[in-house]
Amino acid sequence: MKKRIVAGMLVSLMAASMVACGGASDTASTDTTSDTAAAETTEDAGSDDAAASGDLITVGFAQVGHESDWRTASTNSVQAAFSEENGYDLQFVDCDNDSATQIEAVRQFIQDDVDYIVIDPIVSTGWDTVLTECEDAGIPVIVIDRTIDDSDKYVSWVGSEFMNEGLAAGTWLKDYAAAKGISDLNILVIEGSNGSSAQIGRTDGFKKIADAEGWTILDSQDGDFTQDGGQQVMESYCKSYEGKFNVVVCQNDNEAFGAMDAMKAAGVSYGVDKDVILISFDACKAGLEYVESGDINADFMCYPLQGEYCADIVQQLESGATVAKQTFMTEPWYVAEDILSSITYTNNAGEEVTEDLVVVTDAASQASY
Ligand code: GYE
Repeated sequence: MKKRIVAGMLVSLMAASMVACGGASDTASTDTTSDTAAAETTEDAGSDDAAASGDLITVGFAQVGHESDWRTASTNSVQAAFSEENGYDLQFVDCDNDSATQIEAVRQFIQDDVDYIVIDPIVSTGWDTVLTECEDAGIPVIVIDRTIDDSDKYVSWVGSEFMNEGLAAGTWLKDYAAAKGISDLNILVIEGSNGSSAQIGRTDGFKKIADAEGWTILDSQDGDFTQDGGQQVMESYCKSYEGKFNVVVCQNDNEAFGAMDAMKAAGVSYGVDKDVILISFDACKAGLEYVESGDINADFMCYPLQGEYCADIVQQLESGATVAKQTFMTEPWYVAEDILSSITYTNNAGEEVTEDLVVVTDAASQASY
């Protein structure tokens, strides 16, 4: 038996990770999980027995894949938080963006009788059966990043409000176009992997503003959150919509990198005061460097360093505490130009919010993930 060294040893790094770029919203935790879930799962995790025998806590993590810079940062964050040094034995599965592989990975974790299962769901539906199996096996499930929308059989979720990211992007575009005197917006969207909650939220949030403003969304296609996907979709857009578009929205930075290559090859200029206004999401380091150079006009951060939050939830469950059902990351919005200081919009919770826009500096891009 390996020595179990967890209780009380894991120092939460939340505060540290929040400083640079993003972090958890202090007011974010909304409803809490039922006591039964917390109580049962803690007991089922066998923490007392395991602690007595000095075991590591076993955690199975079914990760989406390796499609983007965001994903690499997420994987590194979870692996660092659930290190052996911190008292964990992490089983990591890269599901290569395949839902069937992900469900299989979860079933394998059940077979292996891990103490906790962490899932970043590739798609938002199709989960109830396997989550019921986890529940029947007494294994608590923690969901990170993307949401599960057709089952509540998980203990806690940590991630971003993707709808707000889309609403913020749309609102920024409205105010930016007004400030620049651009009245006619013809938009092409390169979506993230279809069926993921990140794609659904960003698409719906942006579309809500587009519909209200009467903008033309010429096309909206799946670029699978990859650089290759973004490039391919943009190559086809450049042919089909030659001379007809002046805004490109990429639902993550890697798609934007591919889209920039495709536009360059087609002789379309993008960025500050160019043919095309380029909008992106994630705000990874390379993405923010492009904002700094004026190639991307605005980049809406999605904060991937959720490993410590997740480990913190495990620690709370180990100590028998009731955990928050939802924890939202707080995320800054980055822009290339100093012409708008903030945006105001009604968020997905129905609250009118005013949020600052951060002009990217070298320090900001280098501080990102
Ligand atoms: O935006 C993208 C990644 O689920 C929020 O997935 C995540 C998204 C992120 O591939 O880069």
